[in-house]
Amino acid sequence: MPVSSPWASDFGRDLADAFATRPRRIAPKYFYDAQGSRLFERICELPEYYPTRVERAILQAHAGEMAQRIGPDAEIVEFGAGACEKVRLLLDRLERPACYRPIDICASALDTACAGLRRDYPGLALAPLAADCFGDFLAPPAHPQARRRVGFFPGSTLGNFTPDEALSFLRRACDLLRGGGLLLGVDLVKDPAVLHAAYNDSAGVTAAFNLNLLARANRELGTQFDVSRFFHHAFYNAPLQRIEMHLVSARRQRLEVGGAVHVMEEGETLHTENSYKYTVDGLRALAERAGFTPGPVWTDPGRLFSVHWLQAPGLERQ
Ligand code: AVI
Repeated sequence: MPVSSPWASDFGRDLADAFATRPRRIAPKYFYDAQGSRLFERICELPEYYPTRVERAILQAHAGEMAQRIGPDAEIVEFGAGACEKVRLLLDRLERPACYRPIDICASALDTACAGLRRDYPGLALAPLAADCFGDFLAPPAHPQARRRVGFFPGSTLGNFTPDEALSFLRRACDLLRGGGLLLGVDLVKDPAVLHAAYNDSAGVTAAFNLNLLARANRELGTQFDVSRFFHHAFYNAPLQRIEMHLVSARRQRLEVGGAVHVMEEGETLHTENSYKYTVDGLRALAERAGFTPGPVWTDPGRLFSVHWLQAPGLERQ
């Protein structure tokens, strides 16, 4: 395959692999092209999608205590920063933040977010990085004025990793954040009806977000998926403590993907996302295995969502 072919891209290779293997599945990071990022921003405003609203309320209520934990002159590294909205609640309370380093796979989302931050926080050093912070990205050296590096990972994106991936991400984060810590937002196990509603919203935005994966393939890879021949399916898998999202084939269809022809029977699926839910104790145990010392946990009165302070070991243990 010529290197210039779109099928030589990560998305092209992974989509071709997804259709060639069973079960068919692809990483949720491919949701986030410009259109997918816009749809995700709309999901965050849906009445049924409580995580964003509840986490924001927790941050609002406890930002002062969180800022104290973080301390003065910190470099804040945000993993999967997107619109960089929630960090403002921290920035407003932090003492002399040395630098804000948002990392996100979507360069256009970062550009827009940083333009707004430059306007609203004119004295703040910004060091955006367009990279897959869950892959093998090269961590840049800390800002010269930073006393410590603190990670910010809100939104329960950790839940989109398998438990093994979550553990290895936390291990790498623990290493990167030595001498500092991680402020981590994680969605909690709860009544499955609440979870079901959050991933099957009545306005159909989550369905559009899921289906955009196929539309993106049509735009970027030249596939000819007929999006109307698929539907969105999301359900809570209680034994595995996760929401699963799938694209279901509405009928038997022949699909050309990466030069190969595949048949998808009616009802067969492409598994597009897992969203794991944690208990507070389960998350703390995972963080400990990764090398962190779990600290305070902030939750909402309904215990829908949690924000954890995880202390990374000191530099002396490097
Ligand atoms: C980004 N991530 C934490 C969201 C979630 O809830 O797992 C993505 C999402 N998928 C459907 N709705 C939102």
